[in-house]
Amino acid sequence: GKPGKLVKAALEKAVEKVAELVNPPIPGAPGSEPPSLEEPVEPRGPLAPKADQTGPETVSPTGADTGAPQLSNGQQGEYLTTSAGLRLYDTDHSLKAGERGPTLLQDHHLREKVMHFDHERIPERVVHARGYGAHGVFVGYGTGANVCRAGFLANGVETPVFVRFSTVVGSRGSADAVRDTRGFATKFYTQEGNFDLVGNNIPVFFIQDGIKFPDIIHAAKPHPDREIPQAQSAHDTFWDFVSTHTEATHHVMWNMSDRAIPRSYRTMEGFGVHTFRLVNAEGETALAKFHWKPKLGVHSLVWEEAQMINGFDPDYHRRDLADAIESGAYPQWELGLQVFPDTPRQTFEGIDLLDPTKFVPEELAPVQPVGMLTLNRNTLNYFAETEQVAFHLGNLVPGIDVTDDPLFQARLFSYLDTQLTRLAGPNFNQIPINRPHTAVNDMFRDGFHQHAVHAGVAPYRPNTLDGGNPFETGPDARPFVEVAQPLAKVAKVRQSPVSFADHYTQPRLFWQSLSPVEKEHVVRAFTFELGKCYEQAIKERELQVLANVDTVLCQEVARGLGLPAPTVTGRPKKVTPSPALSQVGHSWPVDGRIIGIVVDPADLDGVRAVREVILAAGMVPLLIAATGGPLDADSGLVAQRTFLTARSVEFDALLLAGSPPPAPDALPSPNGKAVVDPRVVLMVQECFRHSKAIGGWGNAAVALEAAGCADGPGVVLGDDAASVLGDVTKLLGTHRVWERFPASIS
Ligand code: HDD
Repeated sequence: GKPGKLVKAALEKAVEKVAELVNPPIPGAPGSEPPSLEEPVEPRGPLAPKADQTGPETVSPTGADTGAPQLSNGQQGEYLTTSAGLRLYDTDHSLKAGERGPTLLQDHHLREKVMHFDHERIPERVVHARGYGAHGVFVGYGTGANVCRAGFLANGVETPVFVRFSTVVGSRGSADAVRDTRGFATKFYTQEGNFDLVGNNIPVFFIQDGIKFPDIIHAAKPHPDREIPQAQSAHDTFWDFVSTHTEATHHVMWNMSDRAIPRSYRTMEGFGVHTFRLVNAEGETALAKFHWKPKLGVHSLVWEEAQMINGFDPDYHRRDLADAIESGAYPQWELGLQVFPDTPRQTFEGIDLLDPTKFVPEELAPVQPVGMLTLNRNTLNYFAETEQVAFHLGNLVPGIDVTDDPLFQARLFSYLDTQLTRLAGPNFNQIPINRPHTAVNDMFRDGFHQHAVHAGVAPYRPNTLDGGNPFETGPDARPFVEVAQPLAKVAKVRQSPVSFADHYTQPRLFWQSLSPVEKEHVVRAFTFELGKCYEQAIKERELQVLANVDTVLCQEVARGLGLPAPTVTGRPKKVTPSPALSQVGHSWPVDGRIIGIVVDPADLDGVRAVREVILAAGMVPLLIAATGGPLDADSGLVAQRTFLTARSVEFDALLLAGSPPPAPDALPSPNGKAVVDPRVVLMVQECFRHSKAIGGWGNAAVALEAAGCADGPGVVLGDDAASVLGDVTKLLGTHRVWERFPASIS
């Protein structure tokens, strides 16, 4: 009858499919041999393990190798299987009672496929959920050896690293260019075990005691009733918190400065924030702060640009990092140490080194370079690496120890604890990205996601059954030894030291160290964010905080808000500005900078010439034309963007190779008489407003006139494309045409 016919049809289909299996059509690879059904399939292609990708040799106490990270084969042309290895002939149709009938519960492949999909997401990080990682190498200079015996700082020692950059507040899918602190977390896979330096791009923190962390984060996250706003601090709960916690003032000053909207991860400083205790080979201790100095200098976006980027390219920072690494423009940071004597008071020049809301100006304690970090490899899989990496402040190596900074102390708990739910169990160090690159010989057993097959019977110490293995390390084998820091005779209290009480001197120092244009940006940021708050009392309270930082700052913000400026409560301490804090006034390498070139098809010679020079200088040309495709028949020039797809925020400087007339898809111009494509006019105006260098040749003056930007600092017009580019490159070295910003504050 009918069912028999259907079974026959299904069988015929299956036979057809199996026939395909024996000789499957592999798209793009005609004639290539399918893997034999008898032979085990070896990983091949770009995902096959490479020598430099091997992870740790993880050895169980009895010597059974638990294996290096297994790189799975991904989509590499092998046969599709279930997770149990069963080869499949069809993953596109569920098993049904007839073509139009209900799906059968017995379809074990359907159930497994959907079950696995249903559980693909893990909880995002409670903070720093949005991040981006890359692999690299750290090479020690040996210059740190006099203060720190950590092996990875020794001269010439190469240590593999994984770095994850992040924003703090937004959820995993939020935008990159938001105003926020950036995380800068580095895992060093050293020969002595993993060392995690879990820092930020701001050298001070919001709070002085880890017990306040849930409070500040609850306040900074979106309002809990409506979950608005996403990835922003411009809302009432945030300003409610920081205006009532004046210890947050210093961090807030940095947040409202350009530091909180970096141009790129590659142009960000990093800071370990806390003071660490270092130990050298002689057992002598010193206190120290870690710094990462970017080779390309510290550069930021301007606020309007950042807001636009979040719409035009929410992945701006991750794209920038991945592209730079992909193209071989490997980003680099020098690791530096500020070293202080380990005195009983643990202060330096009157600054309490245990207070994480204080930093030590570089002019008082120079940052001494101890090694170089180079990021040189993108991740193969975002989830496996960037999402599953687990940093922990307790991942220390001999020579680097903790201090009693109460924020540090709480973090030592939090980073282990949080992984238990995020990575579902205590075995997260067995995840490939977290495995140390040195032998692991622990006696931790069982638990969710246990991957090791531990042989032996005696995972306890001392034992006689497993030959007494493993043994504790003697002093010669460089174990981690806590510094025997003497403790004063004290009472248990819930109090902060008096030295934590000054919340205004360092914020004032920061403010006074900025150039006029940077100050202007700080004023605008405060005005913007407070202007977004609904509660009048919060704005007034924050103005009172600002009054205690600096009168001009307070007056300017009050003016913008249309509120009276309160007066100062105490007599402010005098400060000595730290010029190192300003981002303005230096010239830096231009590697990886993007130059937009608006192409006039009439002058392709100029375009060809500057394109070569830009590439040779390690920068990135972005050709923009009215329509896509080749720009002429034989030059090989191709439009990478069109007037429709390009926007000024994508590039650092603009070149106009002429002034293209309105293209057919241009929107009508206001007076209907546009001589230049209105989108080109907009590009020029935005570049001008964001103080980016602009150059032009040929007919370019017409576009500049149309945009109202024909003269002014940083606008270079000439006949010779190459010399225009030379001037623009020089301007780019200073990042922006700073004098173009209005600066009423001095
Ligand atoms: Fe934290 C993540 C940096 C204070 C609790 N933190 C996290 C990350 C960075 C920082 C960069 C992301 C790591 C990654 O990429 O996976 N955190 C800091 C800095 C701090 C700081 C520089 C102050 C100096 N953090 C801090 C405190 C606590 C936490 C005081 C808790 C008491 N932080 C966490 C956490 C996170 C975290 C909840 C979330 C995800 C994770 O740890 O693995 O444990």
